[in-house]
Amino acid sequence: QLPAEGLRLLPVAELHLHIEGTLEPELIFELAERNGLVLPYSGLEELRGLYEFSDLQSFLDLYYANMAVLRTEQDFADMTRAYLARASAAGVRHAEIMMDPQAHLSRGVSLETCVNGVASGLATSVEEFGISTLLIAAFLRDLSEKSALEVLDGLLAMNAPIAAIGLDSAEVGNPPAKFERLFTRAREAGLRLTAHAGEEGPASYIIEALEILGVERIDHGIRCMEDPDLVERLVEDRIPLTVCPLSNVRLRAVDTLADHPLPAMLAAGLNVSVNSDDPAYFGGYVDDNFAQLDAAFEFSEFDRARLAANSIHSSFASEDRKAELL
Ligand code: ES4
Ligand code: ZN
Repeated sequence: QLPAEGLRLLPVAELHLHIEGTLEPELIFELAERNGLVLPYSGLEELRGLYEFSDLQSFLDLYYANMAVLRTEQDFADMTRAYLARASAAGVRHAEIMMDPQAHLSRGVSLETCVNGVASGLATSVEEFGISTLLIAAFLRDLSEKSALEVLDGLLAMNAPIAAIGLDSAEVGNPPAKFERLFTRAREAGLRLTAHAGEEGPASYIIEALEILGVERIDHGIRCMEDPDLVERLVEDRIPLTVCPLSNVRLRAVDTLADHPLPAMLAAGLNVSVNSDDPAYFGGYVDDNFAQLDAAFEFSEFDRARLAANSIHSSFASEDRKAELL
């Protein structure tokens, strides 16, 4: 996929990106072949035809199924480098990359293979792609707290190069409070904290993530708009919301991009940024998100600059790196 043309690309930080969601159909077939796996699709066209989702779960089913092609460290590294190359063309200069270790462990791929594979793909990101990076281990909220605690312990034991933990997968019915002990343990280990909340789930999940998990950032958070008191608090505390417009359209959280709350969120003074989430599945990378937002809303230069600056201020990068990026 080529970068969107015609727009001046502001340097941005991408804060909400699942590395497994960057696996493009072509790479899925390439890795399947390399690993001697037979895919349940006749070819690219059949696979591409499945990228029509009715909700979060219908996407997650395909996302987890396609990961089966990731077997070796090299596979994880190749996927990661493909993302960096494309993100660089999109204007991304800093990326905070989530990965889902439990989704690999459950298929018999070790923590070492998936973590070291992604980390080796990131190793030359500054020199080769002009992108500083950090890694976020995300935990699957539809699995048990016990599983999450075991995996966090494994990551800490191997001294995994992670800067933060996140919480993702099927939101409704899996409230943040289920993972209170996980987030306490991660905080005690010196990790930064973020969680998906208010994507499909209610505004109350955003409050829980802030109050019970103590997260610094909210991934998505669009449903905060249903609770004016919460909006006021998020504005007051400058809580970053890593919004993913094309994702929200593809997963039917909003009807069309024109119905997306991002302009209202900006107008309310919320600290919002634009992110691609799972770009191989949702129709594009950060530049595509900006291009389609521009087409739908005719954002001003000021709005675009605000969104870019928010992404940098909201990152977990060092203050020195933020100053370089601004
Ligand atoms: C995800 Cl869009 C989204 N929401 C929740 N969990 C996820 N994992 C990967 N993409
Ligand atoms: Zn996400």
